[in-house]
Amino acid sequence: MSGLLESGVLPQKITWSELNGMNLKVPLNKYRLLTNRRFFKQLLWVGHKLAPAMLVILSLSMGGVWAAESIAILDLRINEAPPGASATAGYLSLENRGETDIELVEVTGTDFGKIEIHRTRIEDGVARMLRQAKVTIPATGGVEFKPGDYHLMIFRPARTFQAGEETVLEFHFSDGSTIPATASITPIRPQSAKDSGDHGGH
Ligand SMILES: [Cu+2]
Repeated sequence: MSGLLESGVLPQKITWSELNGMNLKVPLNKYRLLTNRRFFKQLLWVGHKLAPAMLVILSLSMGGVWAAESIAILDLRINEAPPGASATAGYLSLENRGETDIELVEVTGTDFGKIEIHRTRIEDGVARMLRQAKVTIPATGGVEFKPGDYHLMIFRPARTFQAGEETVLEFHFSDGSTIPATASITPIRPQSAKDSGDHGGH
């Protein structure tokens, strides 16, 4: 503010608190100051300088509240499904870079009828998929969705997806926040399987 005073636009006797009050209550004998275009330009300049600082203060005060600020969704991929297939699986890594545990409670995607969170467990020597109501991503930790463990069970694709295509899934967390992430469609069989073509059998 020293620039304002040094510029000579304002008499030295006007205090900072008086400046603050000007927007609300302008004494008649000081009205002339507000008609000064240079004064207005300086006010705008101060406003521009303050706005980014206010944004930083706001976002700092909200730190840790939103999953979106601390969760990273990495390597999201969905298995290519043969035409007519009603379900496929998706995998990813979830990282929590924050200081509090966060729960993933739902996954949705406009290209799919329904997405469930599953975990494969071996019970009595038999692999079973159990639906999970939520998955806790520990503070400064992570959860891996991979074959034989946590996975996304993805039902009723709106169309047949080919390897190399992309689609967007939304990850919903217990704090009410949502993070969209782009999934790439990956081939089920390794590329080399193409060489043997359809003779491969099952
Ligand atoms: Cu499953």
